[in-house]
Amino acid sequence: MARDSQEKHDDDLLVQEAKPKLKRPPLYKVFLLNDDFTPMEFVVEILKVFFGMDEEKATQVMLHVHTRGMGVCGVYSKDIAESKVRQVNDFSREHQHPLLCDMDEA
Ligand code: TYC
Repeated sequence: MARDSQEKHDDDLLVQEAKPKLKRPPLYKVFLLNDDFTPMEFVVEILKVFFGMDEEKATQVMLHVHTRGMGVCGVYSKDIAESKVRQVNDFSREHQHPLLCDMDEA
């Protein structure tokens, strides 16, 4: 069967294979910022309740934030990170503490 003109034309071209377009979705670090007012025990509670840490790990991370100014609580997909940030900041406001939680691309 005769080939159409487009097929004949393609014979003369170097056809570049398409690069795979799939990229892994970005991950986000969720972190806490230090302040002078939020009680240490409240921060430890946050790390246990929202980030699944045990008492020892939560105390270690809280002290890291307290001495270094900020500290990562976990790394998550965008949706989960946004939800952690909102839950922590809402919980802190409900208890009248200025604690700040935020996120950044990992
Ligand atoms: N710096 C606070 C205090 O001395 C404790 C604290 C730790 C606050 C970590 C915030 O993310 C924080 N009571």
